[in-house]
Amino acid sequence: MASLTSAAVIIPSFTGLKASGSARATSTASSVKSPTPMAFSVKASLKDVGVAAAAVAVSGMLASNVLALEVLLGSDDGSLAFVPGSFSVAAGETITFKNNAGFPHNVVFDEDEVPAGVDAAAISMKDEDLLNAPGETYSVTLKEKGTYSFYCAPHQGAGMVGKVTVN
Ligand SMILES: [Cu+2]
Repeated sequence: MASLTSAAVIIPSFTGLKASGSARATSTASSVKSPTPMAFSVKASLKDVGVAAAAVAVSGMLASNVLALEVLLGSDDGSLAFVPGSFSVAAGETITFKNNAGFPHNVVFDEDEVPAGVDAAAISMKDEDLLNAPGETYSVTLKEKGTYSFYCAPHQGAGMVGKVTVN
């Protein structure tokens, strides 16, 4: 796209060369000279635009990284909790649950507290499946908007429950 634009900018300088008649050789020389630095300055500014576009692309990547939400299983002080315990995501956003402390943990969505039509089992780990190792993860993508409650089967009684709102 940048190359298309620079080609379009360069064409007028060639047109300027063609238009210059031999009768006005002196003024032609000056008119040829002036478009050239302009072309350079336009190129330079296009380069800046390219840099700006790259910066936008990078910030877009950063934004998409933010869209992949990470929830810690077990807080840094060792409490049996999801951190954060209550949060919102966009529909289709990936939530990654990551073993942090106090494992084994797992992630089970409550079949009575998910939006209508959502199969809780399909988005949950099995009750008996556990994340045992440090840093082990379970990722899930929720597509239906609404509120979902989930818990860690081994620690539900200890209050390791969470809630996510999909917008
Ligand atoms: Cu747990």
